[in-house]
Amino acid sequence: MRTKRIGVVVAAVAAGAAGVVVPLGGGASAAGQGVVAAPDISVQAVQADLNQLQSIANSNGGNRAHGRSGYKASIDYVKGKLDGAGWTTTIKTFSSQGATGYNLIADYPGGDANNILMAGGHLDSVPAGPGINDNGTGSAGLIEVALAVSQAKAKPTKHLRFAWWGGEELGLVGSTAYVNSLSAAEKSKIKGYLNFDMTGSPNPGYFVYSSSGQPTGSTTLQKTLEEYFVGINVQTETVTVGGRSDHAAFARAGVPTGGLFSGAEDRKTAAQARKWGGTANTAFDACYHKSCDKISNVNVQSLDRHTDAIAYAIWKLAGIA
Ligand code: DPN
Ligand code: ZN
Repeated sequence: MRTKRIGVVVAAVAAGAAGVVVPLGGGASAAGQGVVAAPDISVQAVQADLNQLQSIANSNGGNRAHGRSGYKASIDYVKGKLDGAGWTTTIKTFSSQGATGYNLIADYPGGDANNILMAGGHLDSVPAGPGINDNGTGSAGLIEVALAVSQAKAKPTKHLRFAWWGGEELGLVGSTAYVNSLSAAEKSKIKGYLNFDMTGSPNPGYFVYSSSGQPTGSTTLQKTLEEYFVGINVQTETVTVGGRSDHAAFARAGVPTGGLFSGAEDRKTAAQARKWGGTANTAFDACYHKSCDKISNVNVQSLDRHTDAIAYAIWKLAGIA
């Protein structure tokens, strides 16, 4: 969704800070106390999902937008990957601008039903293009993290629920419809919502949603995401996303929120280029909401790091031992 420009605040996340939890690669044993052994998610698997979303757009008029055939095909693709992989999926419909919209909700069986951790991102593109960075990247990362949870036969303490939202580009329509469909009791069981909208920007930044920049911004969620990047020696900045993505629907319902973002139409500053590489005075994503937001519009290193950060946060926050 495009509205106000975002405000970027520099956070002092010192690399190598004391007491930091260091992420381990797949197969490493969690010998040390407090060490979380989240797996290393294969970026090739995430890229394979993006290739599928690109080919869905190619065979459906070049986009995956609300009300268009490419959107429903995207939902069916994600559902197909999770069904039979240990997740319970439900398609929830809503109506907007005279067309049916679809959210995909996926529950991982088990965990405390009164203590739910949610993670999500929007699956719809704008009509102008295939929406591979916005938001194939967050969507594909969530698919592969969900599959990693079931492959690990994880037994999280919390109940895990992932969501792929429709109608975000029309104004957070799908996520808002979902939140509004919940009773007060159901809303209060959701103890946190993590949002992943744009994680592979071609000139990437590493932004963590600011806990103070959102009515229900959570310091726990912010710090957990930051911890991952400290562990890989990548500096982050906090960002105030405001009402520009689906976490806002959860914030309005009082649910603690957090998330990651690699940047959209704003330009990378010289200082940001020094710390992250890339090109100063150029947009983080020059193809934002354009027809060129296709496979070639993804920075694979950013996609890889952000996806591993999702896994790290899910493992740690859901209590996967
Ligand atoms: N909400 C994004 C879009 O779908 O257009 C853009 C965005 C994502 C902006 C995250 C800020 C933060
Ligand atoms: Zn988006």
